Amino acid sequence: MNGKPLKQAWRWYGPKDPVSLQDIRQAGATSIVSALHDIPIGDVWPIEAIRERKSIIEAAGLEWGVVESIPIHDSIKRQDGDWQQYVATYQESIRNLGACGIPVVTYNFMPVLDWTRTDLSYPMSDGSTALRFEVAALAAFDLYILEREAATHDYSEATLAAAKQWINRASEADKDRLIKTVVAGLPGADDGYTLAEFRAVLADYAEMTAEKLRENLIAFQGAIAPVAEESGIKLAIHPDDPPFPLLGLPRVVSTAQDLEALYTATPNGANGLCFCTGSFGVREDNDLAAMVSAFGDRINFIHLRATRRDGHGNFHEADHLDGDVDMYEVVSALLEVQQGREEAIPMRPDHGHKMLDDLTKKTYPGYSAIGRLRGLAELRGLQLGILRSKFS
Ligand code: DNO
Repeated sequence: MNGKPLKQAWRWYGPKDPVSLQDIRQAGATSIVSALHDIPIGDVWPIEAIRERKSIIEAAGLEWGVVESIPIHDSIKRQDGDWQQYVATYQESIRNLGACGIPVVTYNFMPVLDWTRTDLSYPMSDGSTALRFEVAALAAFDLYILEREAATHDYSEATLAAAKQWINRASEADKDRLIKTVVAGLPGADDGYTLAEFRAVLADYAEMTAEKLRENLIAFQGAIAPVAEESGIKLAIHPDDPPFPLLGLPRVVSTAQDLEALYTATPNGANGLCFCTGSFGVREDNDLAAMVSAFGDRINFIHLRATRRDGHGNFHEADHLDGDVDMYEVVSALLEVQQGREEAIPMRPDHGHKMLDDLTKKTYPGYSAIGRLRGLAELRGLQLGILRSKFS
């Protein structure tokens, strides 16, 4: 008998996504990862809207397997203003999703910004393009565009010099592009900001420490995990991307120690993890296969993607099997976890290069059709090989 495979899923941004449900079926995925992006952050997701999205997905012969994401209002992250009210609406959305039979809900707890890159079309030698994070560009943004007061203390001498060089060489168009890339919001991220709004929201976090943010996250998880459990929902917190503090904002879901603190505080079985290899994998000190083994019973959703570090703090998104992440080891460890589960754990190919026809199309950065199709196909083959050789 063959071993049990992971479930092949695919992120779909809804009816406006240029990649259609039919395209997704042709890519070989069977399960959809989606969210109601039009609902303002902090509002309840109504049952009717959830049902409508579900029926569109099912009419295409697919299932809605994962919500990614219900964004968390910044008041909850800071525990100020109407935060308790926002926790109550979050609980309500979870109940509604449970009533509609959606099994997994993803979220993240990064203050202000969701995932961050500085370049959305970094050229690869084969002519495809990738997403990249360059420390000097981020520091240039922080020091010379945002002009954040404390910024000079946050970077090494070498980065300060590189940032100066970056800004001196940059054209107005380069600067505009950088602003847009950092603050205007990447897809699936919370709404974007203008520069002025961004400064204001950063100021609201001026007193925030990692300890306080962790406490606030623990309070939030303590409030939603029991509701999720009652509603038949598994939660999946997404790690910080990239997994270190940015622009003076702390981040507390970056390492195994971070995860340990969360699961010790809220052991409830619904309090789970989205294991994102692309996010955790940016840190050399994260041993991904060991993390899978340590937190296996928490893994409710998986993002598979590989980044390539350049040794200077920068990284780009490599082909799925070709980055610093040892995908063979990680997928082997994930399949080990899967063998002990009844239900298939959903995994999706996270991001992909723009390649072939993607290059002439407008797609969400990272969410091209063909680049992800390549990723999924490679991962599917890897999974088959591992299942046959190790688990049959
Ligand atoms: C980026 C995504 C993230 C993720 C959220 C989860 O491509 O992985 O935007 O959806 O952080 O809340």
